[in-house]
Amino acid sequence: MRIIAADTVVTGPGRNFVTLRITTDDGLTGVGDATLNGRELAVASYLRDHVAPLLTGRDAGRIEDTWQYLYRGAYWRRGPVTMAAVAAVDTALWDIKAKAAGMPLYQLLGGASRTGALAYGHASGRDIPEILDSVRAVRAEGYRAVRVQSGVPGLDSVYGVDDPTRTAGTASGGHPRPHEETWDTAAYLRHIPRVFEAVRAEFGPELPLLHDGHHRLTPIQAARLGKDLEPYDLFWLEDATPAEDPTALRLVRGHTTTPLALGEVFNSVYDYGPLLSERLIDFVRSAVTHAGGVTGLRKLLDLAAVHGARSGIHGPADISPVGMAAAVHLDLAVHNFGIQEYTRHTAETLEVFRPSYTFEGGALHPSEQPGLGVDLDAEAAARFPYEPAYLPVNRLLDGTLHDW
Ligand code: CS2
Ligand code: MG
Repeated sequence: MRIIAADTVVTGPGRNFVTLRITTDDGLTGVGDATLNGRELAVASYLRDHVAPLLTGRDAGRIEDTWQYLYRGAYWRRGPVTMAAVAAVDTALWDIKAKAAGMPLYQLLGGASRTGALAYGHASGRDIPEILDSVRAVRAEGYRAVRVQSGVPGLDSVYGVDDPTRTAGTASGGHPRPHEETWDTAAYLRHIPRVFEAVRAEFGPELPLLHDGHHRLTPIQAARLGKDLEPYDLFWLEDATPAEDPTALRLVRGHTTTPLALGEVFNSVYDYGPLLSERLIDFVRSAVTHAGGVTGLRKLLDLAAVHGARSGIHGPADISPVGMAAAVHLDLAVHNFGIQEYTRHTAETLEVFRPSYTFEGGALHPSEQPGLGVDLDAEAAARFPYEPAYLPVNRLLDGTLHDW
């Protein structure tokens, strides 16, 4: 089974997505997600200009060899652009292999280890009453685990509450500028424990609650937040400190029993290093899309298992239904599953991508269709052109640029 075509599809049904579609000489097609929010065209070029020409004529069944060929063979290995491209090729080849086998992907990964993948939804609000309403609404949608993000008194626009697709007007040539949010760590640290106190009091002890710190705290600030949140028994505190310095987590870990999650911005198993070997985190957050595909995640989740960490695969709306489907197959198959983030895609996105996974009883379930179980409608994709968009940037009240 030889690869005869590898087409990169860039589409913007409400937000931008990059998808690789591989076709084989026996007529099978496979899809892989390569969406890197805010830097989409860099990955599209990497795929079109550097990867697709190498794929034609290769044996579609040699997934590990192709992964190594694109990873080691590039010499300039790793990095978000490279690894999103590798992810798309890898995921598309797994889709093809599972279709050729006539099995849903999770069967090739070892079969089901559970009946479904517990998913968490997003609740947020500018103040506590809005947050309580939002948690109620998320539960009414069927979720049994909820991430809670809050506005901070004195700040206009905060991660997780404000619309991340906002722009701040246009620069020359009509190109958008990133929206600017504001940040005050001291106000945040004072406020967040009150939010979780109110949510726990309202919803009782059993509801799994999560929170994303989005890389904003120093190690000692993160340690304090973890301690202050201990009475509210979080499922996890995510990205308490910027992810690139694993030594920061030593300090956080030494001070708090709040479980820690990290890794959505990582792009390979190697990024985790001491975070896993020293047991500094409880959950690994890499997405199939950003960390080398099904093969990349499989390597990571196996290493995590050795060090007692579980999966918490990244699943915001900027992971396409293709990336989400791949995650759901892994979630079902791996032993050390923790939880799956699941943000529903818009109707426009679902016109282009037709996933067959389902969300029932608070859990995600892959379909029994052979492969990933996602069709890409190329005509619908062409109706939604790419539009440049950025993630926001974040500034302290005195204007200093801070982590977003
Ligand atoms: C996030 C994302 O889902 C999460 O935990 O931190 O919202 C992240 O900000 C986006 O994926 C960025 O593209
Ligand atoms: Mg996050």
